Amino acid sequence: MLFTKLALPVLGLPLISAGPLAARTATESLQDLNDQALSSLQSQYDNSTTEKRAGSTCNVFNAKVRRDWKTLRPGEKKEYIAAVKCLQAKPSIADSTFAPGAKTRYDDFVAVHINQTLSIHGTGNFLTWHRYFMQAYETALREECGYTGYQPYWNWLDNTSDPSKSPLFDGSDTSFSGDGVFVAHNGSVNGNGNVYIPSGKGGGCVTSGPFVDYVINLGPIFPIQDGMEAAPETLGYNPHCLSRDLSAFTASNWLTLGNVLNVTIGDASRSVLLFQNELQGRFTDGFLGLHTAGHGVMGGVSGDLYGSPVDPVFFLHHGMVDRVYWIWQALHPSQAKTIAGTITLFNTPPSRDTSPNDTIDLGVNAPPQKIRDLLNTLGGSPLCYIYN
Ligand SMILES: *[C@@H]1O[C@H](CO)[C@@H](O)[C@H](O)[C@H]1NC(C)=O
Ligand SMILES: *[C@@H]1O[C@H](CO)[C@@H](O)[C@H](O)[C@H]1NC(C)=O
Ligand SMILES: *[C@@H]1O[C@H](CO)[C@@H](O)[C@H](O)[C@H]1NC(C)=O
Ligand SMILES: *[C@@H]1O[C@H](CO)[C@@H](O)[C@H](O)[C@H]1NC(C)=O
Ligand SMILES: *[C@@H]1O[C@H](CO)[C@@H](O)[C@H](O)[C@H]1NC(C)=O
Ligand SMILES: *[C@@H]1O[C@H](CO)[C@@H](O)[C@H](O)[C@H]1NC(C)=O
Ligand SMILES: [Cu+2]
Repeated sequence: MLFTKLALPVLGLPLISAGPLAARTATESLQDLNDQALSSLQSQYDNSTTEKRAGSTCNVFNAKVRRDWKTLRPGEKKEYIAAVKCLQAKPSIADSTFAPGAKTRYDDFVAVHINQTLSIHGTGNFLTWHRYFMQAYETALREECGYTGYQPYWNWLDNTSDPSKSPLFDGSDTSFSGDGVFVAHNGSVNGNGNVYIPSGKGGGCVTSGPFVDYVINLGPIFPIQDGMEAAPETLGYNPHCLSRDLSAFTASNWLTLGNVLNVTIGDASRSVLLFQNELQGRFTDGFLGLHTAGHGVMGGVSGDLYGSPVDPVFFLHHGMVDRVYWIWQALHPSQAKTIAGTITLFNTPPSRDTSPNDTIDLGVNAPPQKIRDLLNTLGGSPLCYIYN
């Protein structure tokens, strides 16, 4: 008896430490959640006909699959990167009076995000707006630049202790370039002025990889890194480099399994309002939230709420935001199509509630769509995808 009493706590240890019976890693636990989301959608399949839009044949079994960047083969990664560079080389098709600084098709996406920033963040359309923005981008990569895959995502839970080791940021020819060159500065003030982020090992232009010569034409509008200057005009021409200051501080503090679990199955998963608010942050509590933190991990030009799409990793970061939204929706079928919030940033100035009948207009980048048609990733035109 004595032996048993003493041994019990010791026997318990291997369950929480590394070893053959160890708890699953953060990435594996999130994969389990993704698998549950998929099972949930599969079990809802019989009734999916009532949800389909007229003429759609999309369902959970034939939907396109969006994958983790790290699982793409080197050739697939290079094909994606080549298509991004193709969009960055094709001329803009937007009206030049709308965004005089937009020179390329890639800039057309950045310009619409800059123009609408105050009505697409901290609003009721935040989730669907960015979902459709990514869909439009994926379509442009495929139809205008010959990409044959689907939009990949950045798995936040990997390499948080050193983002420069991540396959997205390791500076290799299958990455999106690495950290910026070291520039002494006093960090960034993120979270709408509430959260101080110490400087990392970068701060300046990226020094290696595919985007080393990339010239950004638009922004920044509201830079948050010490010493970074705003462009003279909001949508004017302001050529500059891709800067980064990879932040292990931000990644390890906020890109955590605990925060993903909170929004998908925890306290913050109880309504779409709690979900979207927790994802975007509780800034006055000093809490960045997964969405804001992801931009903050990249630092540099990505710290600008308006111009953040200038960094091509924006679309992989929002792929992960959308994956988490998709998981939440799949695990909360009775609430999946609810929306909450108003049409102005943090309801400032005060405004009416967002309606499912509101239109999301991406300008030259895609036909306008109603929010209600963007709530289901299996709804068919324009959406038909799942995550794995
Ligand atoms: C499908 O609809 C029927 C009738 O409304 C309902 O009883 C059943 O639970 C639904 N199945 C799923 C998987 O939601
Ligand atoms: C720019 O934003 C304004 C205000 O939100 C909007 O009325 C206008 O349609 C937008 N233009 C484009 C091209 O997105
Ligand atoms: C980056 O994360 C992946 C996935 O968790 C892991 O396999 C890899 O070892 C990490 N790389 C480094 C250098 O830590
Ligand atoms: C950082 O802050 C210190 C102390 O306030 C100041 O002396 C220094 O000039 C600042 N450096 C930059 C790059 O702003
Ligand atoms: C989970 O989210 C809720 C709602 O925003 C928040 O009050 C709570 O502090 C979060 N829990 C943790 C452990 O972060
Ligand atoms: C949305 O539009 C439909 C038909 O156009 C209408 O029946 C419905 O009441 C509207 N919903 C809201 C919330 O305004
Ligand atoms: Cu945005």
